[in-house]
Amino acid sequence: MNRTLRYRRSGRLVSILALTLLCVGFVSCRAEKSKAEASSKERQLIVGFSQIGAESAWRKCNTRSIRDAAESYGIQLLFDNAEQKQENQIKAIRSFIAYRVDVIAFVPIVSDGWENVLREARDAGIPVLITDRKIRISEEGLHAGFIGTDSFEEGRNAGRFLVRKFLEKNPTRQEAAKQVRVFELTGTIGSSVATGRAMGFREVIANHPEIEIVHSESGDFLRSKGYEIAKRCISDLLVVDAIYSHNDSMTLGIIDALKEAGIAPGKDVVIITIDAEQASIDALRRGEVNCVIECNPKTGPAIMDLAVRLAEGESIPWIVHVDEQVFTEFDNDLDAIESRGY
Ligand code: GYE
Repeated sequence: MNRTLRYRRSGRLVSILALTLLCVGFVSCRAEKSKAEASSKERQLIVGFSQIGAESAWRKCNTRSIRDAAESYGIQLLFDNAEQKQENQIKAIRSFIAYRVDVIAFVPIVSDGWENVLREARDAGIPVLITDRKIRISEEGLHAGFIGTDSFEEGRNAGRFLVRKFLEKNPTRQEAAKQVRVFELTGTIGSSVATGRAMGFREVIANHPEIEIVHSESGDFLRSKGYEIAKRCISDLLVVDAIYSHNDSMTLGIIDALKEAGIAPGKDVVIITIDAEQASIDALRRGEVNCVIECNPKTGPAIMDLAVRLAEGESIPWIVHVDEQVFTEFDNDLDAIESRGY
């Protein structure tokens, strides 16, 4: 065989070989791509969640609800407990971005200071769901939506009960236009829920000049601080008509201090509290608390439903407020209140 023929034959052989390799490569790429496509559809959704801590029974129930819902939805949950520090939340969100989770959800411990890390999530193409507490942000497009409590309405409900208790229910006091002195224990300074509960309460009592807030101080949603403040201010508590406490944990601390001082909670002084954990419902039934405003912690399923919709590229409602009730001493059947689970 002369060299040319040999070359021609060998050249054809090389062409056939090259074409074969090209086809095999193409097929394997297609296989890889379809596998990748398939896996992305079947791949488990990954949600990064930053929780603020475990400061109250309400918070622990909220965490249980989120973890249980992720499990029932088959979602891989990367969960971080920030131990009450915003900087830990920002670190956790950055780690979720680096891990390239599908969705980020978090409870902003305070309303401000989130712009930079939310810009980083947006630039990484990861949708962010805000839950429980709200953020104060001017720039649009940095989060997809909010689900949680309506703290303003909770504050209004506290004010409405106080008006009913002292003015509508006591015409003589209304006629005498006696002053109603209120001692307020607020939640974490700078948190949207403390701001909302304070502002909603003030919006209602603004129409009743008889009602005056004579002391307002933050107990940071903690039972220990509620107790400490009540101990320190016990002389004030001897003369106020009502205590408005932004959560049950602080209320339980206040009740401990009142009892130590021989003051009958719910009788010598009216007590209004928010969360509706089992201990405060039990206190309402014993007459040690006069009004319990529910703040629903069981938002896990709704959070995961919204996360799935975000991961599938759907838009979600900008704000979803969860349904919440008010329980008072005027209710007919306090024993009918279902077990709270927290
Ligand atoms: O009322 C309190 C918790 O953000 C609504 O935080 C939540 C509040 C809740 O510590 O118990």
